[in-house]
Amino acid sequence: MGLTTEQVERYRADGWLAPLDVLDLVDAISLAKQLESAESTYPDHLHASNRNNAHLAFPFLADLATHPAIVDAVRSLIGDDISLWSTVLFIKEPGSSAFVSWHQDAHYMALEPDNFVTAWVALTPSTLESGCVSVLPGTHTSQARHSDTFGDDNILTRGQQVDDVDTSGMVHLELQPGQMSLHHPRLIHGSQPNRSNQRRVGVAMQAYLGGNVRPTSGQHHVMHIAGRKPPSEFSISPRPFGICTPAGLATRAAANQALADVLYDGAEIRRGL
Ligand SMILES: O=C(O)CCC(=O)C(=O)O
Repeated sequence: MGLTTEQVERYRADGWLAPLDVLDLVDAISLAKQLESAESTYPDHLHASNRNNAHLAFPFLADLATHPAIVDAVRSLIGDDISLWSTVLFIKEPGSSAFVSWHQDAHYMALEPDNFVTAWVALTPSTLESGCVSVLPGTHTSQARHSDTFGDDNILTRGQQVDDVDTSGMVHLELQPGQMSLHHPRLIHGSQPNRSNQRRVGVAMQAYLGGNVRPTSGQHHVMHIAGRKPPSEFSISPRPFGICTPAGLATRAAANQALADVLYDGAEIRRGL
């Protein structure tokens, strides 16, 4: 069905939209359970430092990434030709100090133009108490300067943060399980620790790329989602056809290596890959 004209205009002006209903509550809870069960069965492939691109090895996450309600909304913003650059499981355990500093996603993604969008789907309640995503409306129209902190509790790759940030207009994107937010790649956003007694689980499709987006440097792997095939500058990752098959794990490993090379380009420290 896609977004209404009014929603598209609001996104263009503010850089975000939320909440949008995409899954039934029952389906969202069932997905959260499936994820928990996968975490305990495949701990090597889903631990806290291995949460990128799990959709390439776990079919239920690929199904989420291709869910018509999500893809239709995304199509309204970036056009018919859609590919998926990466996914991230943003999980904050109850009472943990993990947080996300104020940042713009596009800063380290090496992609132009910025015709791409992140869909963040809540599988558990994402509230002010549990550390929901907060955004600074209207900040997507310019590029801010960032510094790397590599802070221990910072979930981001380099602990990158915007140098000078005015948080006075901050909006908290509270979501119930099954709802999603959409945010522009240059929107400044971040999140606080989870002070609730429940896990805060979000799956970020980060990001869906429009057909005119190209890498500015590095190797980039994408999964084809809709419309025409991704341009030849991208390597295409196939959908997984079984949980953690050798082929799926190899596809994910290659995509994660390329992703890390892009995200850590020029960094003084590398964590993980
Ligand atoms: O889940 C969070 O707390 C942060 C999410 C985020 O930074 C993103 O989706 O780009």
